[in-house]
Amino acid sequence: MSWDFLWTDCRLATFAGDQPYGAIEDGAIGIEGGRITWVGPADRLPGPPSELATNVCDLKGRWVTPGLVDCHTHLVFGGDRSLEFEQRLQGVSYEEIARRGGGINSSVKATREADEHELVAAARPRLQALINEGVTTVEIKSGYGLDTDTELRMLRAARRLSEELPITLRTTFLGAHAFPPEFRDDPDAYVDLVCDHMLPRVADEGLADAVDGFCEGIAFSPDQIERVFGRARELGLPVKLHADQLSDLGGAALAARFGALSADHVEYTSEEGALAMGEAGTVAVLLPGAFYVLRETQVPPVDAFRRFGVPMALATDCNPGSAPVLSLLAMASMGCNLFRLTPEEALRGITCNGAAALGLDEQIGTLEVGKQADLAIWDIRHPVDLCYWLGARPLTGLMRGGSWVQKPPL
Ligand code: DI6
Ligand code: FE
Repeated sequence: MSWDFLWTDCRLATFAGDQPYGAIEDGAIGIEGGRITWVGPADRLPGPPSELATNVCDLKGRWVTPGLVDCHTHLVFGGDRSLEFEQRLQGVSYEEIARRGGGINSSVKATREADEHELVAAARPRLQALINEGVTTVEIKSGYGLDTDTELRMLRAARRLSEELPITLRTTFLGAHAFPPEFRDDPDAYVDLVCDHMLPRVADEGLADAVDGFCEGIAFSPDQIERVFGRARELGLPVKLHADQLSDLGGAALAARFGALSADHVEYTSEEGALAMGEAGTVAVLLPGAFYVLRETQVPPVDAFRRFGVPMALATDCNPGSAPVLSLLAMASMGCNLFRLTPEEALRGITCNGAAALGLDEQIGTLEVGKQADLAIWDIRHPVDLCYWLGARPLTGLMRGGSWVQKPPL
C-alpha cells in the first residue's frame, strides 16, 4: 500500500458523522490520487505510517477542515464603486442609487469597456485573497455585462482564472441581474434576449454550470424569472435565485418550484417559502456581508430553516456594490453574530452546505473517503475559533486535489 500522503497527529473537523463538527481528535488522513483514501482515529490506521505513505506529515496537533467553499460571488467585474459607498454613508439608499442609474449599471458600463484580459487581471487579486484564507472552491457569476458579448466574456474570464489559480470554479450565468439602460423602456424585450439568445449561447459554449436571477422590485418580477428558469431547465442547466433580499416577492418558493440548488439572501423569506425550500432540498445561502453593508435589519428566518431542514450556507457575495467582501471567515463570524447561527452551522455553511449549494456535495465539503483532497490546516485551539476571531488569519496549510497550495511549516 502506498498513499501519496499520510497526515498524522491532527484533529479533524470532518463535518461527517454524528459528533459536533464531525470531530475526530488524534486523527489521521490518507491521500492518494488527489482524493481522501483514509480518514479516522490514528489508532485504527491499517499499519505503521512509514509503510502506508510516501510522505508522512506530523501536523503536531493542528486542526484540519475541508477546504472552504464560497458558493456565491460576483468577483469578476470592471471598475470600482467606492464613490457610491461614500454616497450611501451620506444617507442615499442602495435602491435610490440604482434608480439614479448607478449601482449595478455603473459596474455594467465599466465591465462592457473591459476586455477579457483586463477582467481577469482585476479579478485575480480578489480570488487570490479568498484562496489565501483557505478557500478551495468558488462560484463566480456573470451579470455585469447584460449584453450577449459581455456576459460571455465575463464567464470566459472566470474560467480563465481557474486555469491560472489553484481553485475549483463553478460559473453561473446571471443575465437576469438588472435591466440594461438600452432596455429600460421595454424590460420584457430584455427577458426575450436572455432567453432566446444569451442562454442558448451560454449553454452551447458550456460556459455556465448554473443560471441565476435577481427577483426583486428593483430587478426582475417573479413572472420574468419563471421565463428565464423555464428556458434554463429546457437547456439542462440547474437554477438558483437572488430571492427575498429587500422584500418578499415569494422568490424562495419560486426557486423551490424549479428545484433550485439554492435561494440566496432570503432575509424576507416567509414560513411558506422556507417550507417549500425544505421540501425541494433547496439550500438557503445567507449573505451577511450584504446585510451588514446595506445596514439591513430584517434577518433571515434561521429558525424556520432549521425547523424545515433547510441546509444553510454562507458566502461572501463578493461584489462592488452591496458586498465588497474578501473574507469568508468574516462571513462565518457575521453569520453567528448577526444571524445567530451556531459556530458549527456557520462552519458547515462554508464547507459542506456551500458545496451542496453548488451541487458538489458528492465531491467536496467534508472529510470523507472518496472526496477530493481539499484540505485546510489551521493554527487554532478549536474549530469555534474560526468564527470567534475576526481577522485572525489562522490558515497554516492548504491542499487542493492532493497538491499543496500552501505547505505548512512541518
Ligand atoms: N444582489 C446583490 O447583493 C448583488 N446583486 C444582487 O442581485 C449586488 C450587486 C451590485 O450591487 O453590484
Ligand atoms: Fe449576489
